Order: sequence, then C-alpha cells, then structure tokens
Amino acid sequence: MGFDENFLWGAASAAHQVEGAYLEDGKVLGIWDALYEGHVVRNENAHVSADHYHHMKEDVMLMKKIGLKSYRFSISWPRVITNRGVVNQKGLDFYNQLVDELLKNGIEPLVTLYHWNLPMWSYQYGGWKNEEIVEDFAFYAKVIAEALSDRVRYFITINEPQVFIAGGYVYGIHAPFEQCPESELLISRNVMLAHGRAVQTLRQYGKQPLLIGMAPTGSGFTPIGNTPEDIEQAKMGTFSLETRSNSNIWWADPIILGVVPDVLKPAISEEDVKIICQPLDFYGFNVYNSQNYVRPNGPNQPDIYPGLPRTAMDWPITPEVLYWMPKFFYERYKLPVMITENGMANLDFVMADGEVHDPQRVDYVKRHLQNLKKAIEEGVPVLGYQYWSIMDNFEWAEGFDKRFGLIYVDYRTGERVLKDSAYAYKKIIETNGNEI
Ligand code: GBH
Repeated sequence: MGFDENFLWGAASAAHQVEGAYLEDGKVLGIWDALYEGHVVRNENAHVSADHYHHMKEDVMLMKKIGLKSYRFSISWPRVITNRGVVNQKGLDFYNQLVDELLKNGIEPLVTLYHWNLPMWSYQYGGWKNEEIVEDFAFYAKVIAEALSDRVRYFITINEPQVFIAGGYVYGIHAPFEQCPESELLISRNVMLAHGRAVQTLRQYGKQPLLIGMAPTGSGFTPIGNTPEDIEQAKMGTFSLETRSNSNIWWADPIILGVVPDVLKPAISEEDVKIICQPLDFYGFNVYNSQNYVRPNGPNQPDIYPGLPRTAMDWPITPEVLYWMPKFFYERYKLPVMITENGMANLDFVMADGEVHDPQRVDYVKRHLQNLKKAIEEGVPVLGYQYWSIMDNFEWAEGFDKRFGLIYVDYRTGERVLKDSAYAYKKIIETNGNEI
C-alpha cells in the first residue's frame, strides 16, 4: 500500500506572489501592492513578479510537462472584487481561462480564496479588525462559487491565519505592517467567522458537491526519539497554545471540533461557533519544518546545533515532520489530510550549462515524500501533496532572492527554466510515488 491512484501530486502558488499585472484589467490595489515600501528587502515589489498573468498558458504547459495532477492557486480578491459588492468580470475571466486551461491538461484546480492580499477598499474600513469584513468575504465566496464551481471541486478558504495575523498585526513584518497585539482576539474571531461564512456560501452556491478545507500552517514538534514519552511530548507541543494565534489548535479546534480554547472564550460566543464550525472535507496544512524537543528540558527547546541543515530561509530541514504531522492531525481531527504546501528555498541560478541544478531541493522533496508515504502506509488518509512553489516568486518581506520554485524564473525577461527538481518530481509522479 502506498499513494492512492488518485493522489493529487501537485504544486502551489499564490496570486500576489506570481501574477504581477497589479493594475491591469480593472484590478485594484491590495495591501501588499500599496503598503510594501520600506518593508521588503531592497524595497522589491510584486507589481510584475513572475508575470504569470501574461504567461498563464505557458505555465500550465510546464505543469503538464512535469506531470502535475493538481495545481493549487489563489484568487486575487482585489482583482475580482474592486469595491464592496462590485464584481470585475475581466478579473474573473483570467481565472476562468486558467481553470479551463488546467482541465484541458488533466490538472485538478485547487482554489484558495484568501492568500493575504487584502483589498485596500477593505483595509480602509479596518480590514480584519472590522466585523464587516465577514459579509464582504462571504460575498466574494459567492461570486467565486458562481463563476468557478461548475468546474472547480476543491476549495481552500484561508491560507495560514497564523502567519498573516502574527506577521501582519503583532510583529509588523507582513502587510499591513502593524503592531497591535491587543487586536489579536478580535481579528481571530473575524477570520474564523469569515472562514465559516465562506464555507456556508460555497456549499450554498456550489454547482456540484464541493471538497472544502483550509490551509493553516501545520508546523509542530516531532519526537526526538521513538519512545511513547517522546511521542507524547511532541504531541503536547504540537497542540499547545503557548504561541497563541500562531499555534495550531487556536484555529483548528474551534473550526473543526467546535471547541473554543479558554483564551478565546472572551471573544467567541456559542452563536459564533455555529458559524465557525462547518463540516470540512479535509485537513489541509502547510508544513516546512518541525522543532524537535531536546530531552530532558521539556517543551520548546528546539534541537538546534551548529551545522544543522538549513534552507536559504534559515529554516531547519527536518523531513520526518511529514510523517508525524499527518499522523498527529489525523488522530486529533479525524479528517483526511492534504499537504497544501511543503518546499524549500535555495539561492538558485542558471548555471554555465544553461540548466538549474538544485540537488538540495531534489533531496528535500524525496525525503519529505518518503516520510509522507510512511504515514500513509500506517493508515493516514492523505489526499495530495502540493509542492511550494510551482515557480519562483515574490517571497513577501524577503523579496525575490530566495527561490522556492520547481521552475526557475528570470524576472528581467520572464523566461522560465525547469530546475532539476522539476524533472525529479516528474519521475516520482510517473511511478505514483512507488519509486522515490
Ligand atoms: C508559506 O508560509 C506561505 O503560505 C507562502 O505564501 C510562502 O511563500 C511560503 O510559505 C514560503 O515562505 O522558525 O525556522 O522554525 C510559510 C510559513 C511559518 C514556515 C514559520 C516556517 C517556521 C520556521 N512559515 N515557519 S522556523
């Protein structure tokens, strides 16, 4: 037993990071378009980025060449809704064409509604701090359901609330670059309500039965050894609330189990829970690395040592996270799992032979998939794996240096080059993961 024959071998992206065309065809500004100055390395912006908006057909052709079965992308909210209640048909057309192109090539579209580029028109009334955003988000979900759900079956509501809240409103390193930890409860409630209303709306207006999930971060702790105590301690860390809105259960317990952690109780009522807790079809999560325990110091002692393997983001490389997190999340939430993001940044460049050799990434992907396979063999249902990212793109506050793509992008010319890792992934997909 290994990967299911319908396993979704895919790759992911997000609108703001790849599309460019930031003011084309009626699109209005989002917070990352408008507020990035002074907050991004070298003051880089995503006005053009990988210019996927103009390379869409070529990019889908490359996905087909890699053999992808699925492609996870997000819709740019400010591209399709240009003010409260105002739909931009030209913006929708782009996603209509993308979906058609994917389906023509046998690639299942996985659509994310919110991957961080809040429209400025919403930011101006307070954005996530104002409860009005909940119905604006539901309206957006309705428009997308009506436009795409005849062809799109998989929907993901919100990407990594942990990161855009801690990053955007506590540490001030992500848009809107604020430091207002006192808003954490209020914002968390609004995000959860928006998620719940979006799920309700997608189901109501969906033109076929839909498969809906979310994509929070799924990092946690992996056991340092294999004793029951080690495993228990890792689980405790993974399901701890110590990092508040940056933790797993702050979101997943209310959303999936309808259980509100005590710290959230002042903000979230039983009435709210009825909206927040909607049946979901899978537990999607983005996972890049784990933090190991060091015995016997107890929780939150990351196993950091000199020379620890790290990516260009400085994140530790810990492949066993793809064995443990699916197990832990399946055990707690009893939903099939989807790896909605996993990947690594390199400082890739085109080499003298005209190719992009990225052996570290090939190794990263293989070792993570071997671990995922082990979880599957032990009975965890896993629907798919979406490598982050399909192509190099705008890495938020880090700008463009750090490249996550399977496809190299020359940002001066828009030229694409498949990296070695793209070919390695292609081979893995061809054997349906039997040979990794
Ligand atoms: C995702 O966020 C985003 O969804 C995506 O847009 C982005 O481009 C991509 O990943 C790459 O950054 O403190 O060393 O243990 C990533 C979320 C949260 C992953 C924190 C790494 C801990 C690193 N990240 N996490 S470490």
